[in-house]
Amino acid sequence: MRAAEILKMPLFAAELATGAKSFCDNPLIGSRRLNEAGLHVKRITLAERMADARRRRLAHLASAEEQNKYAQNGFIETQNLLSDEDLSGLRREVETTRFDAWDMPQGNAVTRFIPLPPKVLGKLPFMRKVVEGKPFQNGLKYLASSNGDPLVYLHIVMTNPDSKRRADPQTAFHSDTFHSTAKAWFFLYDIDDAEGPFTYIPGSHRLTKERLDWEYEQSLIASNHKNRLHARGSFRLPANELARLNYPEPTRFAVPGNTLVVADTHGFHARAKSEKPSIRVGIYGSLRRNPFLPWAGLDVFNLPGLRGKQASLFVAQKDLQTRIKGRPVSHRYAGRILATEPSKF
Ligand SMILES: O=C(O)CCC(=O)C(=O)O
Repeated sequence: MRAAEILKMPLFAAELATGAKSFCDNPLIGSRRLNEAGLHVKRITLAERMADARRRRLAHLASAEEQNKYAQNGFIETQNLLSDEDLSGLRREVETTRFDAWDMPQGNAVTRFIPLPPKVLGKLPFMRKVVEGKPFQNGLKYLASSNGDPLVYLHIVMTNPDSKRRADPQTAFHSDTFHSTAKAWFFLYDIDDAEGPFTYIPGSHRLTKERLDWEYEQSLIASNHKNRLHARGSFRLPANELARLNYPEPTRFAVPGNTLVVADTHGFHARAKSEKPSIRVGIYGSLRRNPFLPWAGLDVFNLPGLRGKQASLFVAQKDLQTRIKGRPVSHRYAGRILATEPSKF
């Protein structure tokens, strides 16, 4: 172990009580000896128990039917969310507004993130209605088991399977992290099955004996895993291991426009491989907090002045990193553009 790592040991130890997940960056989380003694399995089991307890306190945010759907599948799908008038108003806003946008190229896909802080939503009443509406907000909160303020973007996924670039890493089944965490997509337009729909393995948000055995095995090897994202704690599930975990066929969300999908992305999910160039337009939310908090509320991002601004703060931090490093980091400023303008990256 290097001297710098020894000095940082108190920090690494404190991280065990947080959502820190990287097996290659934290030598305690990645320690084979500690994981043989059950560290990872204990963290993941305790995180599930705490999330269940917080979620019970947030039961008022979901109907009995939604709670059952979540418990069974790990996601809630709502078709025909908006009236025809609200849907066409929203599409008009998206198609005619110029937004500050950040592009994240990953293999042969570019994901465009457009933050939607109060300043932007103030001019877009139809979009604001979706973002502030109960199905979007409450779905994220119930699934994430947190009454926190979600990160919200207008989210454009542009794929080009014909390009010479490597595969998009989101197309491998993965669990975002070791505990419940929620993502939502409100799809504005129909999604064709050949255009890389969001895909989810129903029931994979829960710990089973098979899943815990698999997690234990991964925890012993993850710190040196050749897949960097796996080593950082976002475990990849090879297709040939689905049967071993007793998982059913994945659900592909090739859905009509006007559909909201909220998913617990601790469960295994992927962006299906796109068979043709495609553009997917969605309003996206994400909510993740420290899995070991006993309470569901008390989120600093709910404070006046901060509410709704996490996405803007996130991209500002990416811009700062780009300036400090002198080279672009993951998210690159794409200019003030129309949402579906081709990416220059
Ligand atoms: O865009 C998608 O369909 C899925 C993206 C994904 O896998 C993720 O956000 O973790």
